Amino acid sequence: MNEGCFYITTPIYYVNDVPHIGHAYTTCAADILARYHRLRGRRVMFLTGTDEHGQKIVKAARDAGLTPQELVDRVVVRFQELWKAMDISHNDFIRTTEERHIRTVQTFFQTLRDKGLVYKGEYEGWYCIPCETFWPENQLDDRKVCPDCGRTLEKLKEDSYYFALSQFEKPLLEHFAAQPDFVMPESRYNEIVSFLKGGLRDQSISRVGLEWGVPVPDDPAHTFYVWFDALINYLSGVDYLKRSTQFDAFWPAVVHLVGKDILRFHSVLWPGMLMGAGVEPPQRVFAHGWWTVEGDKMSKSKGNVVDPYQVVAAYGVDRFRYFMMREVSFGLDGDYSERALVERCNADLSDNFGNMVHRTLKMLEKYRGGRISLPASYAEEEWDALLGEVITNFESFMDRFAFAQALEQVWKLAHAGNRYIDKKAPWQLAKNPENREELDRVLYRLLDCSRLLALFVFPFIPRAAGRLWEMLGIKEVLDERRIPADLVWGKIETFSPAEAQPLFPRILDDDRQENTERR
Ligand code: ME8
Repeated sequence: MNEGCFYITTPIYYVNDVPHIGHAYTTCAADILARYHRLRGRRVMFLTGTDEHGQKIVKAARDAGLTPQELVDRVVVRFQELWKAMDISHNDFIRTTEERHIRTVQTFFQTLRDKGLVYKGEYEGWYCIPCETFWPENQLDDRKVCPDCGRTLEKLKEDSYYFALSQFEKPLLEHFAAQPDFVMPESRYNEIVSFLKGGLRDQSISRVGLEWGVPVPDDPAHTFYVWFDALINYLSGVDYLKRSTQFDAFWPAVVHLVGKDILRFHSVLWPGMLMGAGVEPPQRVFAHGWWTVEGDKMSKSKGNVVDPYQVVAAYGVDRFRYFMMREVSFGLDGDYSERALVERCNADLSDNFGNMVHRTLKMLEKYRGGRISLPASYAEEEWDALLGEVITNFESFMDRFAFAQALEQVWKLAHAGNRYIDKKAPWQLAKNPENREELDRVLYRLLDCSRLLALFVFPFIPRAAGRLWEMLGIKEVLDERRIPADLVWGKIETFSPAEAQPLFPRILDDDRQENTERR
């Protein structure tokens, strides 16, 4: 990986169904990281995409009366459109049915085979079709139901190619020991280390009789197991085949963001496969928690699946993004409800942030006709100290994927702004012409504070940050700003804002009622 390059990925999502809040969550977190690191001046590669092979897809297509290809072509659009609606700034979108990916999977397999790490055997096991997982006998009880989803398993016996994963038990344990943040958060790291200590079996990596998959080279009766196929997308997306400059620049990925349910694939099988092929493992895998909905597990049968399109339509993309990132510490489970979303957004975005900015712009209009320049004496120890503290904490939280805590730091500035308005009472200062300089200093400070807030929140709520930037009347392009270079007081000579519009009008109970009824 080149200095200054940053490769971040989301899981590739199954297209057997339309996107839900879980998909939106990981993708949004990845987008925030991507935008943040671009602001830091890094060259970012942000990859997302869709997982389009496997039995699940075949089944969903059959149920819909479509061919698998027809189904995936239809559903993929739902994901692509959602990312547009959610202001997701990915650099590439990979589909596992693309030629570039199919060739990468086949070449990767060939490399493992050339290294003597692949053999043909026979697989007999209990298979969960919905989860696409074989379960070893010793993890099952007499009922033979899937330990993950509880559904009845089927006994399958078939020829299969195996990857000699067990050979990597020791190297993987050594890797974990050498890199204590390879898996984050720490509780997940510990969980995977104890799993590894329990011993590894070789991994079956092909299926017979399942046509909808990547064909195994020279053995057309076999297609690759969907997880073997899917994990390799992270290499296909940076042109592993050509070992081009893109691959050298971006691999190894800085972080794979995943949900806790798919951590083992990413932190055991995937680095094992990479070690086998002689490719460096990713630097880090971060597993986030799961959303329940009003206290319940989200499921189709309960009819409580949160549709991200609906939330965006009802509350706007920024509120949705903000809520997901602020409500729950990244890594823990959380609960979604409209009430919680409204309360959180009203309190933080309307009453604190929006209010501070709005008061500022209104006062500027009223007392200075909307134009103000950098005052002669501007440095103030308190403000300098506060900004210094916020920057240090914000950066350190962002580096640890602690988005909620990073946002809490930023709001310190908005709070300070609101308190400053109350304390300085510009409406009093305006009464006496002798206070003109002081009033200028106060208003400029508040505008400057609003500018810094726009920069800090840009990765999280890019649309609102852009509107605020425009309202402040700053000529420089927002997403070409750099942090920390621009996070200093007094960077802008003159503010000449446009007319103030509320950034986040409060959502009232009546609005909520309407949204619920509309659903
Ligand atoms: O697993 N809350 O795809 P997928 C939070 N194709 N996250 C949730 C969630 C919830 N209630 N429900 C699901 C796959 N997720 C594979 C990935 S990567 C090489 C292959 C998350 O569409 C889940 O944790 O079933 C996972 O990270 C993601 O949605 C994609 O799930």
